Amino acid sequence: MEKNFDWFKEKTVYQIWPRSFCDGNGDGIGDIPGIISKLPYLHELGIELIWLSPVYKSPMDDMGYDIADYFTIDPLFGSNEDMYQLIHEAREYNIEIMMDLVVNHTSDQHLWFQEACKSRHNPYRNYYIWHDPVDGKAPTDQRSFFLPSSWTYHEATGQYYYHAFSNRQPDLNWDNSKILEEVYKIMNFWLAKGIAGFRMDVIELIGKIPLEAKFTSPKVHDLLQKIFRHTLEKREKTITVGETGGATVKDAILYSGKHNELDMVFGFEHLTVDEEAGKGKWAIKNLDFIKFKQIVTQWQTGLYKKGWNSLYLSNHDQPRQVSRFIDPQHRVAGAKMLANTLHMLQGTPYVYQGEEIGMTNFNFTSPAQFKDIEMLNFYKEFINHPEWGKERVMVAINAKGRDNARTPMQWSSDIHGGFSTANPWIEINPNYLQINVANDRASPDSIFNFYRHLIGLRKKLPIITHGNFKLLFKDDPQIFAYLRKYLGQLLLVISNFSNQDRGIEIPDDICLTNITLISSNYCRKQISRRMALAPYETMSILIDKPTAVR
Ligand code: ISL
Ligand code: CA
Repeated sequence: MEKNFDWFKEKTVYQIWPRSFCDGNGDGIGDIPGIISKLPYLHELGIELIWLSPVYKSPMDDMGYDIADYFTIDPLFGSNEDMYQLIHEAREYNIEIMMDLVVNHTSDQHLWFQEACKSRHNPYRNYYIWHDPVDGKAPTDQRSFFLPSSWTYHEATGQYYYHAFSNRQPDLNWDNSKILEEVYKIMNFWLAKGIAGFRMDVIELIGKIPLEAKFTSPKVHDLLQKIFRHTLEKREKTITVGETGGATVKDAILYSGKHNELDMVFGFEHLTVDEEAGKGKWAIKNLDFIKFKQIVTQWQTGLYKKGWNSLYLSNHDQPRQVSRFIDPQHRVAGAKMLANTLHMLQGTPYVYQGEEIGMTNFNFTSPAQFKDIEMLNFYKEFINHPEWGKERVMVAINAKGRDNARTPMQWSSDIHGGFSTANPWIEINPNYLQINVANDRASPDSIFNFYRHLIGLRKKLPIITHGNFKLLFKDDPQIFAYLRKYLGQLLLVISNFSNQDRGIEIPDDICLTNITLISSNYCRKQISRRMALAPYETMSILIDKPTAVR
């Protein structure tokens, strides 16, 4: 059998961050039995693929992105049997599962690291990246993502080890070919259990060159090709997405276009438009909308017939998209507008849990509410920094902190939002009384039903999957409009990204006969060349070949 590269292209992925999705056993923490109980819900939404964030055994220093055993489910989430049952039951709903593969680093509790720490001559020593002190200090002054240094000194053996994230997440040494062998084993184990594939955590980092303080290098491609050949190539229906925060369009083509590495990657470029260039996620500034359109356009046109896009605005590391892009006064219209703008593009759309009901950021008032290591470390490091201080730190955390996306899923207005019968491990957003699945699903005009409609359109209309892309009104500071084209058919998408009424005129070269309005977030009845758009209004217009001679 050979891998099929197209089977998933009309499908939409739903990301589950298990700790906060649904608690099945009443201990306040989401788990696999909870997920199983919600399969009918995901099926109703039209979902055919799940990306499941890590459920492996872990001390949870980074909420499961620190794995202590790749073959065992953490008891917090259930048992291996529960996981096999999830895979099996999901299939009955025509849903396939992608697991998270976190192999840039392990937990410090992983047996390999425990062994490696025993002595410089331990057979596992070379599984990790070690270096002697240089002039009594760390070999480089590279920052980690979570801490001031990416090197931590190990007293007992007198060397530093490298970690791109926390010091409890030592990086694996990908120059050691044994790591490749271990990763084939892990992947083949889970593929044999019936999962469809993997979301590969910070996968570009496996090509890093620590001594040159480089997080990435072209080495990654050779490694990914080896992985592909040993795990994916001979299986028909697999799917992979790599997290590659530093990738440009060119890189994305190398990863996804050659059919020998990954099916697609998550680029980050479009989500850097509200931070000061080069200063990192906490240096927030007003969102640069023109740049946002430019980046989306580059990826859409750049990957057309040369690779494959993943489409997302939210995940477990990002703030809630409505809080980031929309005036809260217009939450419902705005949530639908963002969804329509994204879901009519070419690529694979990802819906992050709660996005489909327009869940919002939390409002953190005290560090006692934080659970995320990145937020906690940022707070500690910058609270007394002369240029930061408490107030600015809290503003940044409320805008960008990862726990915004990690509060419990709001299922109903019942106690604890229907997420659990017990006190949840992290505070639930008090707005669950209004914003919840039960309310939303019941109303035909809801965000949930709008997502359902969009997910359905992708399955019905090949133009969404195959059409090309052209940006319209490039320099307009409020309108995001584009035209897709496929086999003589056109798809025109118009979104007002502002909280103001806006007039618009559809360009003359777009013929407006034979039109069907296929999505709209206001009760629009009439399409005309000149229209007044309401705040955050969005619409998609399908234009068929004229049947009569004009
Ligand atoms: O969260 C970030 C910025 O908001 C990123 O720096 C993030 O750490 C980076 O995208 C890598 O993310 C992935 O790997 C991390 C883990 O903490 C994240 O949850 C995961 O998505 C380390 O495994
Ligand atoms: Ca539980």
